[in-house]
Amino acid sequence: MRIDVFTIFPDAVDRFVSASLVGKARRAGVLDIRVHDLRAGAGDPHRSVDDAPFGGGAGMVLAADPIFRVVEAARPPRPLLLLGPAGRRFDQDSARDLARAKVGFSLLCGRYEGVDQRVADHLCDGELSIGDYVLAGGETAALVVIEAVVRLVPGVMGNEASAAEESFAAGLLEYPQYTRPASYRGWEVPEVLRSGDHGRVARWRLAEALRRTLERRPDLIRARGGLDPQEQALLEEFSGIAYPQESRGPLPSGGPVTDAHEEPDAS
Ligand code: JCQ
Repeated sequence: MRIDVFTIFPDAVDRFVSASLVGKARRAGVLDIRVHDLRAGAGDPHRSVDDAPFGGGAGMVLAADPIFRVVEAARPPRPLLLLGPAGRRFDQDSARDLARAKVGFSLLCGRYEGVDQRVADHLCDGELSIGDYVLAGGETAALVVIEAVVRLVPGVMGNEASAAEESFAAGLLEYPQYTRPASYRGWEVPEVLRSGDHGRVARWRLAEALRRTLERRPDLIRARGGLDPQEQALLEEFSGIAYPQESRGPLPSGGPVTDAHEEPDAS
């Protein structure tokens, strides 16, 4: 898979990519990551890539021409996605979609107070946001996207077993993990994990994943259509939690209906 990144900080992006799990996949030949310096497209001796905004206002805007030049010379894999707070929200589903794209994809890191709109309109295929906050630049967002996607690509180290486990508990938070020692400062590892009963361990883990998700991310429980009867029984077996039965459908009690993560009602 090929991933092209366009940035004014190519060295920083390249260094992080090389040092991470992504770098391993790259050296193994599974990944072809190409980082391009937008300054290579500048036309003046000072290699400027930004200019004052038409209409006035503070700050500088990344100009169209250096970006068009560098992108067109690279002929990058598409989609080419602009990273910025105005983009479509990047999530695990987006990561899966990009991981399936066999040719790969490309990321353009926005900067300063913005990017000339003609870049989004006539060069990019879409816009991506990693969350509702403003960064100084899209570089860290690009690293987030790359890492989330690359770990799903077949052949990237360690992703075979984990991928199977993820589908097992799809849409749930992780169950708690422990390692040695069994007793640490008086805090004990749950007995079930040392019982050797693999069936009971598996049921406990699913129950814990359900319990934590109900408590912390009720929106995720709703998104997967609530709990089926088997899951409700599991929850009661291990945590003694009675799953709330409500007329409006599967929602946990306790947490507010409008959670911080909740989508607004489509009414
Ligand atoms: C990415 N969530 C936030 C900042 C403008 C495209 O133009 C801009 C890009 C940035 C950098 O990216 C972010 C971001 N996902 O701030 C301003």
